[in-house]
Amino acid sequence: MATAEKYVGGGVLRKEDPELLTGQAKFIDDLTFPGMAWMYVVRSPYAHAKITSVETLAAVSMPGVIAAWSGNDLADEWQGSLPCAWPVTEDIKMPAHWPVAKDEVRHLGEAVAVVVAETRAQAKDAAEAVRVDYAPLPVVTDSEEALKDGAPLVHADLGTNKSYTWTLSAGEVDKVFAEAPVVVKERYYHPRLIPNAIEPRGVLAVPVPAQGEFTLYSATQIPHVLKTAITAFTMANMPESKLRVIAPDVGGGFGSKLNVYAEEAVVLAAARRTGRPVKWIEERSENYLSTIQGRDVYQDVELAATEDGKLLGVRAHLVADMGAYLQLVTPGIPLLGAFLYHGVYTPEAYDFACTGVFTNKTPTDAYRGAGRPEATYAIERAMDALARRVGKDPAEIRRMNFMTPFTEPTDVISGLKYDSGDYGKTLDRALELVGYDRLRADQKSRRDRGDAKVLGIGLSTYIEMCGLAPSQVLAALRYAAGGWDAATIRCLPTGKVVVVTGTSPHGQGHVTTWSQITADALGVPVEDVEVLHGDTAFSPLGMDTYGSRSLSVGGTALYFAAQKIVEKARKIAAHELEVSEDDLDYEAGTFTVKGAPDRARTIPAIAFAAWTAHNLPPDTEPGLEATHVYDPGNFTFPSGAHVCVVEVDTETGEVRIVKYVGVDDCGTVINPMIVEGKVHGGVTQGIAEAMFEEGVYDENGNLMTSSMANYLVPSAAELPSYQLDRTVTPSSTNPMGVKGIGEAGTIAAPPAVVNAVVDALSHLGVTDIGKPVTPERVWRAIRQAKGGAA
Ligand code: MCN
Repeated sequence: MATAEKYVGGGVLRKEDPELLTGQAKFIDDLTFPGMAWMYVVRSPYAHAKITSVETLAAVSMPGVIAAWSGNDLADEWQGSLPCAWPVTEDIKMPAHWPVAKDEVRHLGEAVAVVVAETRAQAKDAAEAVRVDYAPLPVVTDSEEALKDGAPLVHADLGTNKSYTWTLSAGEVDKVFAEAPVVVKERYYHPRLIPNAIEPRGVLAVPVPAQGEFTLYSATQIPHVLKTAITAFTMANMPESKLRVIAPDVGGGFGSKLNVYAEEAVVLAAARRTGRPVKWIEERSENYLSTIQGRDVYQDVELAATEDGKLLGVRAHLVADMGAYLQLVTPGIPLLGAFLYHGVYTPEAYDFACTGVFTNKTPTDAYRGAGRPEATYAIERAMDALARRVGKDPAEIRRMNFMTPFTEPTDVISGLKYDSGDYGKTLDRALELVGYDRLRADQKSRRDRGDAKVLGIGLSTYIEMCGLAPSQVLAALRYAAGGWDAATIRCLPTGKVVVVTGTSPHGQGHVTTWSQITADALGVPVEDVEVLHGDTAFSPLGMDTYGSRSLSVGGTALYFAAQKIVEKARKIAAHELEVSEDDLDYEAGTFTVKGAPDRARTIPAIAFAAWTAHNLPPDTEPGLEATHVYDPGNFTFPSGAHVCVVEVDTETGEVRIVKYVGVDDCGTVINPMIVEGKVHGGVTQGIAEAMFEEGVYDENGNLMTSSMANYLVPSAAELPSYQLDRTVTPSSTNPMGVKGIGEAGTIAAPPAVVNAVVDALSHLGVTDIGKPVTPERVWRAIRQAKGGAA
């Protein structure tokens, strides 16, 4: 039955949740096939060493063992290295990266051999019997050290640890900085972050030996990209048409499952060699070594300004740690922020440069926000530094530099066109919600009284770019794939609707929001829409889920597919009602004849007519189905204002968040509850980055934070309740006016938190504290400001 109810914007409960909450969901670890064997990976205990020998004989003779292979044993499985799809410059250095190292290991945990056995325990036991001899080599773990003359080389054959330098410049940078009355110089470091999805990675390859076909189940964010990339670049003799990739239920990724991993290639090879299904499940401790990591970037940031704080120029020079190899999009991550170092402000000169560097550490790659948290942190912290320098309030310095509100694409200095924005409005709302003036008064009276516990208020008026991206822009940035996505709508004869999407959700609720969009467009109940995803056999077209692109690209493809359905249905309805198409009104799934509303046809009724094909207009194909592939014309630019209020104990350095307000603008909202959920998760990750998480290596390349015991992933107990609100400035990029929200919180939160801590201590002369703002760092900063040793 057609319905006039509107779902978009409403609080529809997540259709995914009953399965997830009752344990019915199927993750890789829940899948079992007859004859299935298990793989275990032998990993390097050295950060850099020559492999002098790999002895697998003892392992092979252990109970249940089917095979054990070194990197050299597997060499003929590969036509090439693991792929890097983003060679950002023409002269980039891209070292070979074999799924299992052949003669040298370059980071702790790199695969050196694999064992396949009947059970997981047998594979693990036998892995301990694989004997690998190493000749240790010198190690370099810091990216700036790695650039110095005489530093140990991660890849001796490259003759350098520099992978690339990428630059972007606009306006008269040198002149602006030379002549500006005020120049603020800051230096920030973004520690390594270690992704901790609830479900670690997992891979299962199932061969159909007679046909030479394989089905690869992977806990991946990118089944489509994986299928193309692994067959195009890595697997020898495996035509893309013979590989089906399925991402079943996936328990989070946060960018870390946006990759083509060694284990995916090796499990496929093992299934091909043994002719049996082979499974590998990552252990949590392996996750800390072999899944990509995030950030690890040094930034030198300079702002040029007038004496009263009008921003004139922004300069940001980065050294970014790539780790030991380039994974799928490693070199491109800093570029995702490269255009955003001026934030929501309007300087007349802009200069960005990033040098990507190899070190003996796990490769870095996309981690929630990817490049944009770094950019936002730089500009939002530096704006606070500028405010202090010119004696202005942080809110005031922002307001006087904001772009004026706009609804159409607007050029900014870095070369982008922002889609729409009203930055003053989000800031005003955030300050109202947090009670800014009262807090400033409280801050002052605590200081006047000489309280040990002082108050700090930190702002972050962020912008990010998502909905990656027009394919031609990606080409200009030398990214190897396109930025489009696809959707198919199939109206079944029974009135039910099947949607096939090329996005691949792993916690984002696409089944729900795609159902809402379809239900409104076609006037069917939301329960009557089935959304299928994550299987390349039934959704051949797709670019998957990352970069908060899914709604603004995949959701827009769905919007256009629904329009195609309505167009075709209009033809059939006009034919059946014997009127011209122009004589029909359409609303919420029902066509009515103008002036005769009782003469009507609904989409489900037309779907049945299209299926019987008894009475279709001439030249009309039976069936009511449409596909649309949408390549966006621009990015979308979500923005917002986050305010963090902290209480800092000046005696112990302890920081407590007493209030956190986030006002976000992601354009039109499809599902407010899901959007809030994204912001909750995102802010939590941002606070974690600001206060707790830090991947630390020692000088030998050993990971000192190798488990949750010493890598501090916060729980609800460490976090405040968030007070959230929204403004809506529809995007000019797509017809629904939607912008992404998946990463906004992670991008917004770190500068809000650190600005708050610095603000709390500014009266003592503290101007900077490195992330994460641990009690020890805070305590040392206070001591140093008071003239003591740090
Ligand atoms: N949405 C909406 N209205 C808007 C914007 C979004 O209703 N104006 C809804 C969308 O329909 C979708 C969800 O919010 O259901 C997120 O949409 P979008 O912003 O397009 O982001 P993606 O779906 O592309 O998700 C990717 C994003 C990223 S990049 C990371 S990292 C991240 C995130 O999503 N990783 C996650 N959220 C995560 N959530 C979980 N549970 N697990 C992860 O790994």
